Amino acid sequence: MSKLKRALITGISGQDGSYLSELLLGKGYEVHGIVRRVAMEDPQHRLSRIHHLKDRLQLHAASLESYPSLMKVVAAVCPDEVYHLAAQSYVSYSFEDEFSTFEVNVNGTHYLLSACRDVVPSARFYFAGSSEMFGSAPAPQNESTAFRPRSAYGISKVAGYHLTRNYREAYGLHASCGMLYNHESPRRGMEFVTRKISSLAAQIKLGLASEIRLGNPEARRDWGHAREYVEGMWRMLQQEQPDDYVIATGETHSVREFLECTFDFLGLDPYKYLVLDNRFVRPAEVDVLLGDMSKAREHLGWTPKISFRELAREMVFSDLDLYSRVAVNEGKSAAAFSLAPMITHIPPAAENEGTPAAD
Ligand code: NDP
Ligand code: GDR
Repeated sequence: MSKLKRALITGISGQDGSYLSELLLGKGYEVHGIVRRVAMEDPQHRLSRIHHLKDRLQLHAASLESYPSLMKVVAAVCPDEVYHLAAQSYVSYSFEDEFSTFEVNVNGTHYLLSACRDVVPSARFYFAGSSEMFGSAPAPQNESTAFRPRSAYGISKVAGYHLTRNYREAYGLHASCGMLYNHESPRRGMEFVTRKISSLAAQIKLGLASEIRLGNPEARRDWGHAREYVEGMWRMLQQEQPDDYVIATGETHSVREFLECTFDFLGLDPYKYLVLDNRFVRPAEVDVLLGDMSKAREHLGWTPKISFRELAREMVFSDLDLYSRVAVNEGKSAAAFSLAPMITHIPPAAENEGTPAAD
């Protein structure tokens, strides 16, 4: 009988980590995850996305800032496949704290690659690269497009990509980099624009919020569904040879389109509630991202099936359900809606006061 495959996932508590865990468990893998020690101490909040899987996962506390702690977990688990998803993943925040973004995203990746080389050199390694590596490069972008990142986050992912490639070429690791475009779901963090929009649309519908503040509504992204994108990660590690792949839908839509589509599902006019707020505008924006995923289609047999509208629909109705339940349980108190995703990391300045949006 063939032995169970063993996977180790960093960032298992995040959006992608939760979907990837479900995928791998469904394929019969033994799934291990690295989480921060604080998450072990507060699982109800910090591990909520994988709560439903808790009895089927084996979690290990380690720090991405510490090579020895990562090395110990890698040695204890002895994984066949390593999915390195953990990162400071919020682009906006990387403008505020470039240093911690590099510490986690660059050094953390380096430590993990190094531990794999030292302890399990035959394990297959996935690095979560990003379309942000392409930044201002002309669309559509593919694996041959030159990187032009526009944020510390994007630069950190370019560095992770080169580290991954170098470990493949120098030490023979089966190490691949997925250059994934934005992928969303009802599990998306509240700070990202799609979830911010879907959750505020739901709250406005229920009378729990009265406005939505956005930065640049004209930014265009190639948005897919996270559940489908983790399948692309897995397929990369099933290839005989390691390689790098773009995973995208091949369609681009503006933030404004996502807003209109989402509000429309609830019968709302978004322009009655939209306030443009400079606090959410980035010092350097990536205007258009559009991926050409021909290589993934041809080599991995991967294609996305969930459309932009279906994604928006699933997110907004999931949030409507969530906030309806919160309202019933907590009696519409302001505290009940502390989830409201008005997060900004840029201190408000006088000239940044919100202005009503034009139609
Ligand atoms: P999330 O933000 O949902 O999850 C990030 C994960 O990384 C969380 O589990 C988080 O743990 C963990 N993490 C963050 N900082 C640290 C740290 N210092 N030490 C240990 N763990 C840490 O991201 P996604 O699931 O959306 O994305 C997964 C990966 O894919 C990331 O690397 C992201 O940059 C990349 N990516 C994502 C895309 C997307 O559209 N979703 C597109 C392209 C790339 P905790 O919960 O404790 O904070
Ligand atoms: P992104 O996602 O930066 O592409 O990174 P995000 O949803 O944060 O922004 C997408 C676009 O929307 C514009 N925008 C706003 N964004 C936020 N968060 N809040 C706002 O109020 C707002 N208004 C307009 C942004 O300027 C941007 O153009 C995501 C992350 O998952 C990364 O980890 C990943 O690598 C990339 O996707 C691909």
